[in-house]
Amino acid sequence: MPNRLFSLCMLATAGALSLSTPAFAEQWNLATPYGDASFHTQNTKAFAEDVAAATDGKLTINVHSGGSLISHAEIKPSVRRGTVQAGEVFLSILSNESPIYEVDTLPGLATSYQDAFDLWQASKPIITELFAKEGLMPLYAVPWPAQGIYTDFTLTDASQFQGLRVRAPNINTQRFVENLGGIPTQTEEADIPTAFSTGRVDAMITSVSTGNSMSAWDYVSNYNDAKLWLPKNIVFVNKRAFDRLDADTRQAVLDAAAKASSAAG
Ligand code: PCA
Repeated sequence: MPNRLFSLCMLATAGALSLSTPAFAEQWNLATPYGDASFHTQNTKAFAEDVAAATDGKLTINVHSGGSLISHAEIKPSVRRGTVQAGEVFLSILSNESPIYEVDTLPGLATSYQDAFDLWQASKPIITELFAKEGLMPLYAVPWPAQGIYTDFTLTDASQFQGLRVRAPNINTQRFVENLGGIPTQTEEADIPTAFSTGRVDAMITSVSTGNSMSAWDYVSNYNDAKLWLPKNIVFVNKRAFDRLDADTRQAVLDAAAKASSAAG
């Protein structure tokens, strides 16, 4: 995308210019697909502010929101390559790499914040090990509120999914829709308004959090609080970039991450 390319060029230029800043001041870029209205992005920005405050500006993390720098699918490969130092993704979009990444989108398995937290504690060691093999380190994971179903009619029966075109954010949600006879469409959060206004979808599965930030009521009239699952976002860093920090700065990042992990939407 041309403006992404432009941003990456600006990043390269900024990197070159930063040679003139004191050697001890480190700048990281963190890419997220979610927009500024999302509580996840607000939490990630608060995390960055906490790190800057705790390190007295020794480490500055620039949060690039709304997929402005890197598209969702490219964020993890970009952090792995070190093009950016950190990233945030919807964990379950990684399910083509390993089924463990979609464990938090299994219907009915964890439908409260406490269950979602317990499930994260159980799956974290496996995910941390898989990330480590790619030179990545998870910093924190935060669940979205429970997923429900937005429609333009009152949803009372599963048979109403027959032929319904439903926006879905990951493979498991698509499977869920298909199993009910609906037609799933993979759509990024930022593309929800366009998907509705161009008539590509009739309904969507997401949380009230995304429903609110994407002005769902402009397109649909009903919300079924089905509490299907609480999927998570994961924030992670390139391990080499982390290891380059001094011990105090590393600790400041870990402390801020621990604080960020308790956010709720
Ligand atoms: N919002 C994001 C992921 C899950 C959620 O609640 C979305 O719908 O894309």
